[in-house]
Amino acid sequence: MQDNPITAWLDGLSLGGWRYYDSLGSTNDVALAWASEGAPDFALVVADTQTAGRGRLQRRWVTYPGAGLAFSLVLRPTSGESEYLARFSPLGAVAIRRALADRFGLAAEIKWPNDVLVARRKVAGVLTETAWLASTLHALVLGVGVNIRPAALPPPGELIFPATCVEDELGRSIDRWQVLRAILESLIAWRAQLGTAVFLQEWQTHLAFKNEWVRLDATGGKEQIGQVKGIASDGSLHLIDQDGKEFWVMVGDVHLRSMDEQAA
Ligand code: BT5
Repeated sequence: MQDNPITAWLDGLSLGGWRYYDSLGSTNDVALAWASEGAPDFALVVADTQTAGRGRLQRRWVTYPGAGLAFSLVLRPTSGESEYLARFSPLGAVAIRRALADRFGLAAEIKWPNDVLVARRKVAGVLTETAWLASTLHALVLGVGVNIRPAALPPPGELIFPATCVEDELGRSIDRWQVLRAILESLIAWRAQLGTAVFLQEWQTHLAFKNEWVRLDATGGKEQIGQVKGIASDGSLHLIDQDGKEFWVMVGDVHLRSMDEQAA
């Protein structure tokens, strides 16, 4: 592991250990397995390629070799943090967005619930999964996928939302492990704010599509149209419908309405 390219970039970070794989199925699966064997808090699994990377709702997340970041962290929420479990996915998005903005000058936004967009295209996604022992939370795994090089991008036909990568938006090449380090530092800093109003404010301030009309595809197939108003303290998306009535959505995908839909 000492010869691994990421060794130097992880220096000085308080990780609960780390494992690197050239190729694996899903870093979340390896992190969940490691968690069940007793991985400490903030143990890190990194892969160059995933053959079975997943997104939310059984969707696929594509990780091509040498082109992106795919990593998962084993987190052991404290009892205080356990009151805010639903904030761990947005924590990923808040931390990635902040790292891209502060360290690389990218005008990144958060697409509810936890995608990171640059120039209105998806640059990163987050998937958290939990492991329970009876009714006690045993571990939470926070998985992050970031497109760094153009070669990270799946063919447009595989995308439910337009995608981009860090290098295209920066206009120069970059060491992807530098981005990994920046995100890990940002995650450590923002995790400390998880239960605070500052965290909610950060999410709210950088929410994409504010005051725009969107189409929400909810699980279960019901589609709703609404104008985005913000994030509620429980993490749901707050919207107003065409009759001016407020509503909140807990699960779903946001799409900007096309001009055709707006005219309809
Ligand atoms: C996500 O899901 O965006 C969460 C992605 C989490 C991936 C990480 S990688 C490390 C860890 N290990 C895993 O197995 N997963 C995590 P969702 O919002 O459901 O978006 C999935 C959709 O994004 C797919 O249906 C595609 O349309 C699109 N997609 C797939 N690969 C992409 C990519 N590389 N860039 C942009 N969009 C992609």
